[in-house]
Amino acid sequence: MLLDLTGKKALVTGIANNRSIAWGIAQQLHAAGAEIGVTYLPDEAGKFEKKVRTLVEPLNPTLFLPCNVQDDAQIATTFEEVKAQWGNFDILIHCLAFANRDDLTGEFVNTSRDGFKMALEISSYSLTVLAQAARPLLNAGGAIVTLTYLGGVKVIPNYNVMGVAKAALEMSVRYLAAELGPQNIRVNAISAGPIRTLASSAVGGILDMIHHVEAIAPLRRTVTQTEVGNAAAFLCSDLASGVTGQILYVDSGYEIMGM
Ligand code: NAD
Ligand code: 0WE
Repeated sequence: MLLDLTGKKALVTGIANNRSIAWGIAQQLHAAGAEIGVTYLPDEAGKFEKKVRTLVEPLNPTLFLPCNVQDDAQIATTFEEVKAQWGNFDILIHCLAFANRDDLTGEFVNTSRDGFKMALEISSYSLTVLAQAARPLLNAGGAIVTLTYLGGVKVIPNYNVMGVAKAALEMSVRYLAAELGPQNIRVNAISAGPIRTLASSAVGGILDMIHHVEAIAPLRRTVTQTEVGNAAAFLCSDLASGVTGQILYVDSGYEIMGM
């Protein structure tokens, strides 16, 4: 059997620009034959929308919808549109995270109540609320994939409240996999190694972290958005029909190293 997503419809969240991991995923799902729908985070000026619209044009998306995961009304409208235009669908890609910048430096012990709520709402709860809304529309054999990071399992300096959010996200994957499994919907996460993106480049010291991975990881290099996209295509395909509730490390093997 070859990797084939022909006839499958995939809704991809989290594309901000051409460096986004979600963009790497959307391209590889499209290359495998999937029909693509895109949601983006709307902003007042509409600059973001225009940028993402131009970027994704080559994939001929059949859906292009604003969806801020902090807004229940936008989530409801998104899935009403999905229902109206697609009916059912097969693949949901959750590829978004956010924490206040102040909470990604200094000591975790100083995390504010609002900062904690914000990080966990956007980065963790959003998977559950999107799965909740998608569930009635997802075909049997469907798949949900989210993106996580080693900082949800081990202490990574400055990742702080995002680490706690990723731990919650990874456990959400297991509960969702257990509950959606009987409907033959699989839920998995990819734990990607550090990649330079909009979100990661805003973080101090990301280049040093990338150089550390290049020195230590078995493959002696970091991973690309395309490699994460290929792993996502596999997890969404029938080749992974027996795989659910898992965290798949796409990190050049960094995670296995103890010393
Ligand atoms: P990115 O900045 O390209 O993507 C983050 C996305 O989150 C953006 O598209 C942004 O619009 C979206 N977003 C933020 N708040 C939102 C909201 N309220 N509603 C809807 N969307 C919102 O950066 P990225 O690195 O591609 O991040 C994508 C995912 O990959 C995140 O979950 C991140 O934690 C994860 N990840 C990144 C790395 C890395 O090193 N870059 C490594 C492992 C995991
Ligand atoms: O999940 C992420 C990035 C998450 C992220 C990044 C930002 C920067 C800009 C969430 N929210 C914000 N908010 C902002 O205002 N990664 C896995 C990339 C990343 O982020 C780190 C890392 C790595 C790797 C933060 C500290 C240490 C390492």
